[in-house]
Amino acid sequence: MSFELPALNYSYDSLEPHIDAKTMEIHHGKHHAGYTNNLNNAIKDSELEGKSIKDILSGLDLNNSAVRNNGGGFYNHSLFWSVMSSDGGGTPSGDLAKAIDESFGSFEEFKVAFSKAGATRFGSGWAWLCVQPGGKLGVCSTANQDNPLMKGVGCGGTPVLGLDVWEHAYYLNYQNRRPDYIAGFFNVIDWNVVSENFAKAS
Ligand code: MN3
Repeated sequence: MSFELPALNYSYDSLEPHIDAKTMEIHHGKHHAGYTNNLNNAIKDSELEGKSIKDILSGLDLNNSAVRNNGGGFYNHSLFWSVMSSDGGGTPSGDLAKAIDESFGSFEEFKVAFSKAGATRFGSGWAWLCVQPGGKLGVCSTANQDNPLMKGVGCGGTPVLGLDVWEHAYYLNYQNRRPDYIAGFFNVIDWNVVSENFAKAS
């Protein structure tokens, strides 16, 4: 039993102009496929084989760099694809909207905090919206392919929204303009999926 690259629910060009088709094709078909294959190789014949990805990451020894990098890469991108759609954008509603208001003051204040987390991550990494222990929402950022499920990475909780800020996620379309890419991401966020993730995590 091994992990498989998840299929996208949309075509590579459906997030344009915010995320271009060529970037999507390389990012999903090469980068994410690479993490998936390398994760399978890293856990083969070990005690981690057969466990769920969430169990692997939440119990991970951070010194296990092959699983840290590739298990994180597998999980992070799977979440990332799922929280975007061509019908995305706008603002959340219902319980998630209420929780965002309670945790950040307003949606706009959340957007500023999340955008800053992504823009100020030095080098490669991710920005996250998490349900923290206790139920409050929080924004944080991790380096490389770390994520909030891993213990000891300085960013904890159950992630409900994640944004890849590695250069491979935006360089073809935006070059060095990471803040513009982050602004574009807000036009493709599928808040219905984020709401479902929030309901499951709460
Ligand atoms: Mn990536």
